[in-house]
Amino acid sequence: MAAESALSADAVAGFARRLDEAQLQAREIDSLVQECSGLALDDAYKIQSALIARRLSRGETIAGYKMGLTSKAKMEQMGIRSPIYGVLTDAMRAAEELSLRGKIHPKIEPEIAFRLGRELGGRPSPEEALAACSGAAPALEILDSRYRNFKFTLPDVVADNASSCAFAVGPWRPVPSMEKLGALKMVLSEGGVPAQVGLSSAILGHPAASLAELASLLSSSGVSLPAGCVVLAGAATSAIAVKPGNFELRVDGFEPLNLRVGG
Ligand code: OOG
Ligand code: MG
Repeated sequence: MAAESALSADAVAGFARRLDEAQLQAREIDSLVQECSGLALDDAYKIQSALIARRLSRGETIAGYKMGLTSKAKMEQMGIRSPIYGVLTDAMRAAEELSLRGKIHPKIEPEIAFRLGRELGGRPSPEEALAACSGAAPALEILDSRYRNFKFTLPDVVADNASSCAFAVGPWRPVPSMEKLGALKMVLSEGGVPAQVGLSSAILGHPAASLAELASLLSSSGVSLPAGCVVLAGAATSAIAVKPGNFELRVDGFEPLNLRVGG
């Protein structure tokens, strides 16, 4: 699958435009790999960067990063066995309410978020990564693949910024110990009824391992995580379709996170 030849700058820009317009127009598109069967992972991350550059040129700012496909449940749900990352912008941040207007086929999933208290670069251990954090919080990620029927290959989903759409985080609290953070029960409820139940250990063995993995992946491109940025460590369970209603995430030791979803 990996291609020898890199994509031209024009091709990277063209694919980024296609994905960006699909999101802006809430329209599904065909998989890029269907057209470009040898799309390499490096080129897919280049498309992702070009896609983010388009959002930044419209005035959005980078809020942080997300890890994806870090749990077995997600890997099995999407049929891809390799963790990936994407970029979160301030425009994706949902406070208490989120509108489904302009979304294609959104899903919601339970996560743990970190806030960096200082810059984190290089290839840290999970303990070192956690020591760089100034807070942790329950988080809900809303995904919305730009691909038809939410179906994609690894390079496709990387190019599409890891299906990022929106995220809600909080309330923040001081970072729990490694031991506690690695064994938290996470319950996502819809309309007061539990819909997904998972454990923080499902996230790459430990959410801090996911944060450390993100730092390592970024360091290969010479990027470090800046102080203040938010990191979503990845979903602990598979994602569920999101419809208008009230969603709540309860994580042991944290205040619950509530999100009202409107049509
Ligand atoms: C890809 C993004 C996966 C996670 O937390 O595992 C992800 C997808 O499932 O569309 O965000
Ligand atoms: Mg996610």
